[in-house]
Amino acid sequence: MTDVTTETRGNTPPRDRRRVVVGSVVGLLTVGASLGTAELAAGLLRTVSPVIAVGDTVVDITPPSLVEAAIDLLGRADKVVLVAGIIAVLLGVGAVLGTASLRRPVVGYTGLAVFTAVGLAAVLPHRSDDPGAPVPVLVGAVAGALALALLVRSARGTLRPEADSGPQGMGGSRTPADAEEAPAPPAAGPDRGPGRRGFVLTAAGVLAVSGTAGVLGRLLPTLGGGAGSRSALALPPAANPLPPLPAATELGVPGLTPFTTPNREFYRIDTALTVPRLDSTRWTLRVHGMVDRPFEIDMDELLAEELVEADITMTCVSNQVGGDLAGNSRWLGFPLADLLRRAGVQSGADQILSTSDDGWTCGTPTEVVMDGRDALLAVGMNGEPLPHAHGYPARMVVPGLYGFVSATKWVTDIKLTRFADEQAYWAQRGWAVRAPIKTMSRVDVPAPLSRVDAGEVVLAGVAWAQHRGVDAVEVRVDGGEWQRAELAAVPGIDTWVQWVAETTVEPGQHSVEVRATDATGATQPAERVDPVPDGATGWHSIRFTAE
Ligand SMILES: Nc1nc2c(c(=O)[nH]1)N[C@H]1C(S)=C(S)[C@@H](COP(=O)(O)O)O[C@H]1N2
Ligand SMILES: [Mo]
Repeated sequence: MTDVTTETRGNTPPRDRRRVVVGSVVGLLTVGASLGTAELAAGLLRTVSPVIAVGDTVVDITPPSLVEAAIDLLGRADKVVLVAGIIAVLLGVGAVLGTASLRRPVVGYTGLAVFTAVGLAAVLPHRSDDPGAPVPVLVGAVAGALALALLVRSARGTLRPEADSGPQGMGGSRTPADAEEAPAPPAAGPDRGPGRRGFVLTAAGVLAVSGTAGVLGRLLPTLGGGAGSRSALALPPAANPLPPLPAATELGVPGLTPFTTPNREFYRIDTALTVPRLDSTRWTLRVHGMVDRPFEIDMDELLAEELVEADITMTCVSNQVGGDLAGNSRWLGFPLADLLRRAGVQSGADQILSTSDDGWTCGTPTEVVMDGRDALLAVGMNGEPLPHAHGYPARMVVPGLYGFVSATKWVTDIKLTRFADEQAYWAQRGWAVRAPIKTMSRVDVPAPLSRVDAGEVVLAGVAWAQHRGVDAVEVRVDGGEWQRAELAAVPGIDTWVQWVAETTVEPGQHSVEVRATDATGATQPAERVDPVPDGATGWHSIRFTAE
């Protein structure tokens, strides 16, 4: 950094530049103190972080087309970029207000009051059922005000030596606080001496305290351990456990997608900026709306019910041809149909409108859930409680429907209603209301653009047509004849199936295409259709080189 005491750039006197630097530091640290302590309070109270709540609000009020463009552009980094953007704006505004606050602290306090109002506005509708939700915002406001008072006071100490020479810039208004403090300019000059040291120490102190608070606040919720945490939840066995999966579900081809997706590798899709971490002892599910007997159920009551198991492959409607937004699990849960029968669904209630703890909504056709398929209020995934990222402590899973119309994670509310009366989150944004999963198949082996030895080549992949079942998979090489692939075993019609085929190729470039036929006899159409509004179609094809 250049020495501001010996150099003057443009028309800005060096003292004013120093004032800007010191003021910016005051503003940045004030914002930091607010955010850090607010995170700590949110972590301690297990309530929503104000920054995340503001982020959610930004997503909510941004036009959906813009949100989708951002997701396209940023992919999985979209959430990080949004949160970083909000923090950057806060710090930027903080830096500007900080400079003004050196002369008029009221500017800083007004800024804090505005931030507090924005924070409260974001947090209140977010968790209307959580009385602790506003507390982090208020804690942040108080901590910010304290930090501002301390920092302004010591900043004036560091700026004082030359500051007595008269009015400057904005009219040189001096506040009473200026007058109260002892002048005593240090002989060593403006950039040294006790004034400066005092400011640096105060600033370092504020930075250390807010940094520690912020880090602690983010770590606390991930430590878990207490009653209600995921590690403390003991799942009962299913009333009628399923037999183990037949070994023949796995063809054992290297590079082929495993039949069971490990929980850690299961795709994650949701609108949540950070993974909600719910407490199972506080969780309840309300079933209401067009029902005869509305009720609420908590986790103890749910786990005391007769739970069932089901093998179900979930798929996201946004999955592109050849994409990997699908995963297969053995789920443990309570049949949604039994839950609805207990409530007594009234006629005309054609929509199950489910809401997650973070306010996302989902509309599922009532008749699909009631038609006898294994639609579940799930609590377990591959023998464990649901991971937080996949809906702990409870989510919906409905075989045969894309996730956005069926698979509400962190579900806390189920309302029976009419499609004509209420629209769910993605329906409001132009996606379909009824969205059965379309038949799809994928080539995993050889990997796209890989090199293999010429001669005999193994082709393998997966195909799905949930709740109809896959009858056949065909492949063709270099646009030749369609050839029937061999199918692995499946436990039922609600999962994907592995397929394998063999071919012989000469050295050179080759292509492989695949298509599946479901149990109704319908073959996947060749026509490429985009995921919007109800799922992609088209044959997956890959290229590889034999040598
Ligand atoms: N609360 C909540 N649940 C949700 C979503 C969401 O945004 N919020 N997204 C849905 C979508 S679009 C899909 S494809 C599945 C994905 O579930 P997974 O992340 O466990 O794979 O969750 C569904 N459930
Ligand atoms: Mo999805």
